[in-house]
Amino acid sequence: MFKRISAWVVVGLAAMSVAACGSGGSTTANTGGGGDSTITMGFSQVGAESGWRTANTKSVQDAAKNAGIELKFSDAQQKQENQIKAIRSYIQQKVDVIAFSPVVESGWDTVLKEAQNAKIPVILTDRAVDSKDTSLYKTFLGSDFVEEGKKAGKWLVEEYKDSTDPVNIVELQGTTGSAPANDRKAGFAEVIGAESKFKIVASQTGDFTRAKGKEVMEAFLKAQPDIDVLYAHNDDMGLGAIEAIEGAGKVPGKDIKIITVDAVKDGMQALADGKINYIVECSPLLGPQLMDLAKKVVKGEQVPVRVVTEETVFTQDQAKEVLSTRQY
Ligand code: GYE
Repeated sequence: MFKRISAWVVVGLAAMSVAACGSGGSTTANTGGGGDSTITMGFSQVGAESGWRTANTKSVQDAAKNAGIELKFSDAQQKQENQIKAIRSYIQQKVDVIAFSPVVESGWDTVLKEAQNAKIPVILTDRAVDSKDTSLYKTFLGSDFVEEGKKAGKWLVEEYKDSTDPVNIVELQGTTGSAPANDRKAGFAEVIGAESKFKIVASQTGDFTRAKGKEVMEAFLKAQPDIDVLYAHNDDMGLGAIEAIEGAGKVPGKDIKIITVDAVKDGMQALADGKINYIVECSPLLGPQLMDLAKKVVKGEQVPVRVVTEETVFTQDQAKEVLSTRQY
């Protein structure tokens, strides 16, 4: 596990992080004790919508414990307003650093400005925001979702390279407005767009959940007589869709080929069982890197503005090999 975690690809080193702001919050740490006080982190999580999210939450909580960081944790139940409330409450509590995984990309400037005015450094983890003012956060730690979408598209292009027939694709998108939904869609579309035989015949959100993935796939199956491929933005929606496909008397992985993103254990099991055809990995184990970055920004040290996690892809054979050692 640590091998992967430590393998960072660091982008944007040239961009300067504003060191002075990073140190302001630490002097107001309310943990007392004199000398080096414990760092307090306020963390606003998206929710508990998927296996990925559960693993991410555990990674953050375990890493905080190991790093000796006091973690104030809140679950926003996939609602931006809850995240904004949580961030405001962390500002009031004068935490040393705020980290959050923004459920959607837009609408954060006001609250981020409030944190900046209070001299509390902010770290984005997992998902990005679209704020033009990048001084509102110190760094963004997470995956390259466009690249993930491209990897999914490349597999499809390769899989159908010998065929000239049309390939009808349905797409289950993640949470509307979220960075992974926007970017996984864009990366995939860019790659398959180069060949006119690929047609996305239906594309709808499944909110990154199993239940919604099943529901939307049922509707797709009713509306679309001829589906060749399902591209689901995460494993959970793909797993829900598998139930719908089986319910319709079709064989997932054969009648309908399935590509998903994440590589959580249940997804990898379905891949090894032949029900999914390809998974693009997205690592949720961001906790240790997050704590390292938090210590640095609280001290006012310079950090890269972008830290991209390293990830791979899995075929059915590869899933069989690694399944027993998969941790999440
Ligand atoms: O792929 C999905 C989760 O933001 C990368 O959120 C994360 C995504 C992940 O619900 O399963």
